[in-house]
Amino acid sequence: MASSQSVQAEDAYFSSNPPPRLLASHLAQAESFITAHAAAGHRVVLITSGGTTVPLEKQTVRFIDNFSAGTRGATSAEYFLSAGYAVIFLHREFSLQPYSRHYTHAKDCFLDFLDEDEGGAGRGDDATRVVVRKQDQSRILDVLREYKKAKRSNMLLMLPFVTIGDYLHELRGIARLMRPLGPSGLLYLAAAVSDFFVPPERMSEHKIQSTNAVQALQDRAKESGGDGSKSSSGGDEDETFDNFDASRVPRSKRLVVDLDPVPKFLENLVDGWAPEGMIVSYKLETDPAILVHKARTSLDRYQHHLVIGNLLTTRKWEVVFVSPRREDKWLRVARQGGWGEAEGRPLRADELPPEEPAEEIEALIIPAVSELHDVHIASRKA
Ligand code: 9Z3
Repeated sequence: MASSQSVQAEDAYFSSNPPPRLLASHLAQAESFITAHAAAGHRVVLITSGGTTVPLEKQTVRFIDNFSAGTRGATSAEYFLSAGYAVIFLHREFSLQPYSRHYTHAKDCFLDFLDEDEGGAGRGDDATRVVVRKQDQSRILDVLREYKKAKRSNMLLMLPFVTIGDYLHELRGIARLMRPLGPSGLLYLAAAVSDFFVPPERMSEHKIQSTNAVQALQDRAKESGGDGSKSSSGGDEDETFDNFDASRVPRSKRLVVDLDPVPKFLENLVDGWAPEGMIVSYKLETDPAILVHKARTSLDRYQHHLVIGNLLTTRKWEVVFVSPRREDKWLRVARQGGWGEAEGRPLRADELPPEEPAEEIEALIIPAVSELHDVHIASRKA
């Protein structure tokens, strides 16, 4: 059971932060997906992927975001599908998706893969058709087949989110629905989740103003009992500066953002939302000296099953598995000439090859996670 403190924090958060508009529809889709796969005896993995936005206004014009493109999540989804898992892909809208990732966000525009087919006359019609370039045919065909297979067999459910609030509502809803899967459910939390947010009571309804041009209007509306909705700017008349000098900018014209910590819900997830499933979280750091320590601390605190540590700069080359009662285990993509004496410790910046890795590290991660999932299932059956 989650502690009463964490249950209280959960109630407070979810009652004051509104759910996403499509939550009910997403949960209905997730429920029928899970029911079908539970009946078929399939393993189901919930993958979270991409960054979360932190809106600064309720009618959001501005928001804080992070770097994540969703590569880890989208790539992992493909490897889980080929390992036989049914995949719920809870992803940041417009971030990378399994299969299409090979062609979206790529350096080439997708139109570069296409050509006009000049064989119209030979076919006996005049219509020019659009075809995939000769040199890309076989690769696109492979990806297309895998994608169609996943869709046809109903093994992939894609659900989008945008904000940190959307993400948390979706995660809680889906994790609870996964209970009937027991230990066959796997939660694989690869999304880059914001640690900070603006709570609704401090969030401006409308676009934050950078001048006080509307202040008089708002004051008048307030006096006449109308909508005096808050704006975080205000103060003196507009001033212009010939040369920008931060020290000369009046306080009232700066935007000072005051963020609260996002409550840590991993404890609620482990003890309340999905108590029998296997839970894998990622830990991202930039400082190699603290990565393993932070991963171990997270594991000890939340008592889940695996933390996969990775560093921003080396995340496509190596990760470290930190799990209870096991030694830390580094997984590293093979490299011509090997890694020298970098066994058992993170790569240093000067050891990082300039080229992209020849294979995807998820090809190592997913089989290793799946093996630990076998052990998890067996231990619950024993
Ligand atoms: C990760 O560490 C992911 O591997 C990355 C993937 C976000 C680095 P990309 O999308 O990057 O492939 O570009 N995800 C977890 C990050 C995170 O927010 N973890 C929380 C933390 O570190 C715990 S849930 O505190």
